[in-house]
Amino acid sequence: MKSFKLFGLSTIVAISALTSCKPKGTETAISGDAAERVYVAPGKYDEFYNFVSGGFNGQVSVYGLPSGRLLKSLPVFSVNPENGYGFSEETKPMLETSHGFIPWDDQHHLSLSQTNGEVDGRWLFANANNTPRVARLDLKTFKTVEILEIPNSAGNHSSPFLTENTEYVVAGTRFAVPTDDQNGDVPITTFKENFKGVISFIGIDKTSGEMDISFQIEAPGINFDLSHAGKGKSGDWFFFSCYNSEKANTLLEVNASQNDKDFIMAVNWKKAAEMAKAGKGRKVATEYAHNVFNESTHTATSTMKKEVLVLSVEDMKDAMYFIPCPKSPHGCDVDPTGEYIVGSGKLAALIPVFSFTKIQKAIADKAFSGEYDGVKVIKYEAALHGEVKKPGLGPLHTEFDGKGNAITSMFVSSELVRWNIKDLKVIDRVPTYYSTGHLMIPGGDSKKPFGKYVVAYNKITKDRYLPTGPELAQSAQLFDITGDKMKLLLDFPLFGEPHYAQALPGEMLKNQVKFFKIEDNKHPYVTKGEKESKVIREGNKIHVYMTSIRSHFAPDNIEGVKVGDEVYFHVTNLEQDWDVPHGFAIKGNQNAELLIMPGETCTLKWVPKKPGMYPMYCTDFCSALHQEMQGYVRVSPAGSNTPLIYSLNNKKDNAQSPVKQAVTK
Ligand code: K7E
Ligand code: CUA
Repeated sequence: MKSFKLFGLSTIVAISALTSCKPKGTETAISGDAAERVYVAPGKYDEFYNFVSGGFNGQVSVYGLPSGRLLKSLPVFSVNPENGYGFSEETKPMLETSHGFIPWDDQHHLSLSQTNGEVDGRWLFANANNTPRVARLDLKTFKTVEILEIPNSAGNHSSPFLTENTEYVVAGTRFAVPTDDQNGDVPITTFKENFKGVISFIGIDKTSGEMDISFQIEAPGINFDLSHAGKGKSGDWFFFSCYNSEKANTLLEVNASQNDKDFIMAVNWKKAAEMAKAGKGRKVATEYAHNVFNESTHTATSTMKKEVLVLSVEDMKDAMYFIPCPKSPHGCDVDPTGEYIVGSGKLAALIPVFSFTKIQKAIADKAFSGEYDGVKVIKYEAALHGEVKKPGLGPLHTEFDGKGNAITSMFVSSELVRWNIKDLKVIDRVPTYYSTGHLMIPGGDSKKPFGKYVVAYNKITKDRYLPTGPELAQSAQLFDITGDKMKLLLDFPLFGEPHYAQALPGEMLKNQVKFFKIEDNKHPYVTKGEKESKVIREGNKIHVYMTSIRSHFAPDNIEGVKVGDEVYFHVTNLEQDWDVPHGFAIKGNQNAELLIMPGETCTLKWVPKKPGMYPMYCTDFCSALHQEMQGYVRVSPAGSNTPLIYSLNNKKDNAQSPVKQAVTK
């Protein structure tokens, strides 16, 4: 929500006038034992793993809590030269879309897979905001293993939120747009007739985790911001915050802030799924990419899908409702019991909390105030549990501590505010530095929050760090929430722009893959031992079947490559030990290095442009003789007669690796 930085002054003054609750008398200094509370001694582990969205860097970072140490950066939607993600032949298909290869996206929200509403440690889902996609990462390998494009959408913001047994992950479009089977080449001013807000329900295979769009719902043309599934009693429902009920197509800052209330949309997804099964809805022709990384071939494939099932407002007439919500709601959060749904109206001077029981009763009693584009609107009072009065300015997101309290982030007044879910009384507030967007309690959107800490992800850090140019690092702040007062423990800077985050106990990550078994490697260009290393020419394509083991490549001398050839180095890392990757790069390669995990095969494509001698080497310091892990490729002019030969250790009589003539096919 970078755009909040652009809050017009008039807006701020206007909402400031509505309430004036500057955090007073709150702790600004850290308490004496803070250093001890966050200190993780050398050799000790952090209690929680915190997965944080990277925003405009398109990646996910993993931090330890309470230390705030950066443990890893996981490439998801952006290419990553550090390990060749999106550059190696195997991973390029992961970033294919119906628009072609896309090396970047804007990553906002994360969801850890759940069983019975509790975090289960299997997968992490991530959304792409710009070119709508949802990714799945496997927590056994910490790798992105699947990316699914979302058709009929633009700006996949309300995503990737999960049902409590990970049956579905949802994707709600941020921008209303004409659907893919309509002509999108229409005047923008025809917004009201032509633009729709489509939400997608992506089915998740119970065992493999594979994603497939089960159905979409063509909702009215409003903008979906965020969502959360119900839990327990409300487990069949999904709740979406919506803005721009005005259907403005320009200067939304003003024109989409006219209505006193926008909506929370409540969708009974169980009913929707039944209708989709019963043959309701229409098949919409479209194109969307489904990219899957296969763990045994170590290779991704991209398939273009052609059709999706779309349910209409009419199909959904007894399964989809609007609930008025003041005023341009952002976060849409459901408490651990599933009874309370919190809408955070960015411009509202209060936080409305809706009751699931009352919503059900309102539907039964037909307590509707009218319709919006054919969708019944439940009366505000009939759905309302109550309002949190004067919580602070610019409420954005809410998480739950599992002890009957909610904590809401305040963007404008820069604070976290804790309030009781039942009586809606504010019980504590603490300043943040500054302008908090999302916040996160480990497990804080599940049935069973782990509690203990809350992390604020701040958009602005002016004066918190030494200057680093016009842009400063965005910042997380860790607070202890075990006592009556939230206590600031730590500031730590972050990569990219953080939005939502998730965390789980480190203990849940005990079944990690430590290396890939070489005998299980089904890569079509695998080389399972040095003896099998070889070079094959097919026309102008040269396939190098190469191995790496401490501390050499086989082969490490190749001659007879010609200008105009396309060389594919298929490097298999023969190591069978934890944490021994080898890297591979060659002078002039125009992509990135490979970083090959033990037992894995990765391919670097290299097209030399001029004759000469080209060194190649291992880029990852793998042993005392890592620096010696190097070799040469000789490149001759196009049309020359240099024979294609390869060797290790020069020796013709070396049975292990003689100088060999390449096979030409
Ligand atoms: Cu940053 Cu969740 Cu895109 Cu709020 S959203 S901050
Ligand atoms: Cu292998 Cu350095």
